[in-house]
Amino acid sequence: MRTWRKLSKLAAVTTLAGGLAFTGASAAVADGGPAHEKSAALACGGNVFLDGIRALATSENGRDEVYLEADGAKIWPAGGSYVSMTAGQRVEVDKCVRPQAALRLIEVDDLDPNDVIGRVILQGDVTRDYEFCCGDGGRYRIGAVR
Ligand SMILES: [Ca+2]
Ligand SMILES: [Ca+2]
Repeated sequence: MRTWRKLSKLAAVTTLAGGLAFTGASAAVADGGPAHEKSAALACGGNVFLDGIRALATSENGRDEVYLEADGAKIWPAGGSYVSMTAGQRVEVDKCVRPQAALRLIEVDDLDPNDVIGRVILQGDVTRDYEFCCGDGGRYRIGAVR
C-alpha cells in the first residue's frame, strides 16, 4: 500500500505540473487508499481518524494559512501554528478525534482577526468527507474514517 500511496501522490503532482485544472472530483478519503484508511482508523480505537484535507478553493489569493480545531482546541498542525495551502493541494492530517467532534477550520491573518472558513459536526459512525465552506470564499474538504 505504501507504493500505491507514493504512486498516487506522484500522479497528483504530475497532474498539477501538467497544468491540468483540478476537478475536485476525487474524494479526500479516496486519496489515502482503503488499506491505509482501515489501519489508521483501527489505531484510533472508537474514535474517528481525520485522514487528509484538500483546499478546493482558497480564501486568499495564492495561499491560505490554515489550522484545525476540534471542540475548540487546536489539533493540527502539531508542529507550527498553521499550514500554508494553495488551491488543489492536499495535506495529511492524521489525527484521531471523538466521533461527534465539532471541527472548525481557521485561516490565520496577521493584521485582521482570523477567518473561520467553516465548521462541521462529525457523524462519527460513518466514513465520509466533510466540507468547510465558505468563510471568506474558502472551501476545504476533509476525509473522516471510522
Ligand atoms: Ca491569511
Ligand atoms: Ca484571511
